[in-house]
Amino acid sequence: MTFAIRSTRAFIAVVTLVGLFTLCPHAAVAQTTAVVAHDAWMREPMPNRGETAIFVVLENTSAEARSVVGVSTTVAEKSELHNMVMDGSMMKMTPVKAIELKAGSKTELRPGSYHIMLFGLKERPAAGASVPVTLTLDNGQSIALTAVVRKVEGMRR
Ligand SMILES: [Cu+2]
Repeated sequence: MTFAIRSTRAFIAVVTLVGLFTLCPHAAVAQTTAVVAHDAWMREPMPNRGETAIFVVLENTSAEARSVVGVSTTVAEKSELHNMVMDGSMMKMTPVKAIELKAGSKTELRPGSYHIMLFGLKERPAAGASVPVTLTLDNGQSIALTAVVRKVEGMRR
């Protein structure tokens, strides 16, 4: 099932869909979107590097396309949405204005693809630490998630 937690470890994204939840089926529901975050993690920053990246699986459970248009976190001066693109024969990362979340499907932010880039780290969270991240969607909703820091050996940016 799509909500299966793939690990018993605690890198489960805790998601709050601000202003969305209502338990009353008769309530007028202005927002029909539901974007759920799974398995959010942050690459442990390398020594002497002021940047790192965050990855997460975003599931758009609604019948409407959505996109992520902003990101913020307390641990870095600046955070940006990025993608990896081919530049000649080189993979290069580039900022993007939005990451599209197609209706009824999962979008994976992962190494070599879309990611959240952090610049100017104010803290250096080590493996196992939790980092709060807030995503902003194009409809104005916010998604709060927790990225768990993982050490990745031998990985290049
Ligand atoms: Cu990047």
